[in-house]
Amino acid sequence: MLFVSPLVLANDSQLQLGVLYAEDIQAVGLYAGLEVVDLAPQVAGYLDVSLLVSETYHAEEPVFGGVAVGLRTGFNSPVAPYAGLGVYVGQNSHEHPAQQDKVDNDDDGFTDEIGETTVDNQWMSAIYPELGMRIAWGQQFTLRTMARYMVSSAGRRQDDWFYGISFAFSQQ
Ligand SMILES: [Ca+2]
Ligand SMILES: [Ca+2]
Repeated sequence: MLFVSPLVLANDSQLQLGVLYAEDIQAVGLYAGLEVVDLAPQVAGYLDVSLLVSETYHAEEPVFGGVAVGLRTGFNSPVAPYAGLGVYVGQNSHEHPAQQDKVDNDDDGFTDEIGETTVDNQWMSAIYPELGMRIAWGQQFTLRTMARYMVSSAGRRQDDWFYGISFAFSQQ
């Protein structure tokens, strides 16, 4: 919560809404984030939530939800390249039949009754370096492009590039 508190309290925070694309898993998605532009001199901090859809996760329930926090540093010019570092945690869950696993999955006192199901949760976490460009557009709008190289906790075969474009709205 030490990180979240200044995000909520800061006056110079910007709400970002964007689209995401993940290369290897061919996922498309949406994300929304809150960025504090002047967390420290030349340093911005952000928290974003994302929803990615990819059949790589699961054909019938392909939605992966995630949260990312990170820091960025760049120039304060109207067109400003920046570099950053962040941490991502995401989860996909899907329900499937569990009538033959000899487990009372729903704790109702009956084992493998007709219609019993269980939920599988698939977690993924990653750290990532990020490169991007922030383009100020008048006083209130900012366009950002970014590329993140997701270094997955599940091993190098799961590493992936995430690309995003977002609009930000100053809250003042
Ligand atoms: Ca049961
Ligand atoms: Ca069962």
